Amino acid sequence: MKVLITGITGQDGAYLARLLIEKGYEVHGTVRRSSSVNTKRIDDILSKYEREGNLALHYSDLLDSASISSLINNIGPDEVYNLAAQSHVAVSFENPVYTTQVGTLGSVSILEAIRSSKKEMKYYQASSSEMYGGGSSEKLNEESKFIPKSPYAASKVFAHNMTTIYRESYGIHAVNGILFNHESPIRGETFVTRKITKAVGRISQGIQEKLTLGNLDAVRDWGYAGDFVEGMWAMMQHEEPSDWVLSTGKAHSVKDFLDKAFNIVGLDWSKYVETSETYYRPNEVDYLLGDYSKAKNKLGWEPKVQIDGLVEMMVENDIHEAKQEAVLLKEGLIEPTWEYPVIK
Ligand code: NAP
Ligand code: F7E
Repeated sequence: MKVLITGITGQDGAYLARLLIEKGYEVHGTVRRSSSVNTKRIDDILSKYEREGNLALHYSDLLDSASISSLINNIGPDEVYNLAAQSHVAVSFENPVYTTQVGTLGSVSILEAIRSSKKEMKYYQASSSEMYGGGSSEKLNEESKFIPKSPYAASKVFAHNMTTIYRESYGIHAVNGILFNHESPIRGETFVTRKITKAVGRISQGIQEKLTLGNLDAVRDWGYAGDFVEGMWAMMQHEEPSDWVLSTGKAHSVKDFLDKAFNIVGLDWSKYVETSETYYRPNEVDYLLGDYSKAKNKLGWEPKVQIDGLVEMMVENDIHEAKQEAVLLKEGLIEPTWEYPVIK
């Protein structure tokens, strides 16, 4: 079985590639050319599996529809997972056109390439809980209404709808995974969970003094990326292509996350955390809580890692990284940065 993963260099791409290699797939992934190499999350599996022919990377960008269709024709994958996106909600307000282009044109380019291919291929669209807009504390499921509140969320609604349209119009096995927030030790460092655990690691090692955040009252349903990629694969194997919610069914605020993370190193977060308008969004999604009953009943999927295990795993990793950074600082090999990361 061959698979093509767009966005293999991202958090989910890295977890999914590992899972599918373990399952015996020949994994192909797309990478964007950049001035510095950005395959950090998959370097270990690359060095192990590229030579054996189980993992191959190809330059592509979702905005380059020609590269997408030639990859699909040349590789002939059995399954395509479209994980690539400008996935940062706050950044989507600053780069709305680009975020929309990637989120919308990318999915249609892939769906069109699949439609015109002679080979049957399954398609996975990375839909998001952001599409709901989070205006109330109700548990959201596959039937809940989408009220997008950001360019990111609106682009995801478009791709979600196109996936359904291609499923219904052409009988393509096209699946929407509506995933609630999922995190890990390789989560991007500008998402709130990782920004917090990175700060906890660095503060505990004396190389960071404070942490500046935005809305501390926002509530999310945070799960573990390793569990969620198993759910993605399970959806694709189900005989009927459909929409599926993956979540943990538990809601926590940013403050709760701070409490849990700082408690691990015995510190009181309120002594270190400041808030700044910089990190507030023009339109906020206040509350997101998911109901994963359909995935549980029909796929047998359940999250194994709960919030405490997740926070612990992330903090442990970031203490380890901070210790390595502290050694380099002591040896004068890098310059101190008192707050991290410095960019939104
Ligand atoms: P991520 O870490 O931000 O990774 C995004 C990936 O997309 C990276 O590989 C990135 O490449 C690639 N990419 C960005 N723009 C691209 C373009 N124009 N052409 C080709 N590739 C491009 O995101 P993630 O957390 O793994 O999430 C995976 C997918 O699930 C995304 O579509 C995201 O919107 C969606 N999602 C995520 C969550 C979550 O909580 N993590 C929840 C629901 C849905 P570079 O490495 O070069 O930047
Ligand atoms: O924000 C608040 C912020 O950026 C979570 C993406 O993977 O999940 C992710 O989107 C909450 C928001 O994730 C800071 O205002 C406070 O209410 O970690 P986040 P997100 O926006 O929920 C969904 C499901 C996706 O699909 C997306 O791709 O935390 N918050 N202070 C902050 N957020 C950030 N980033 N930085 C802060 O300083």
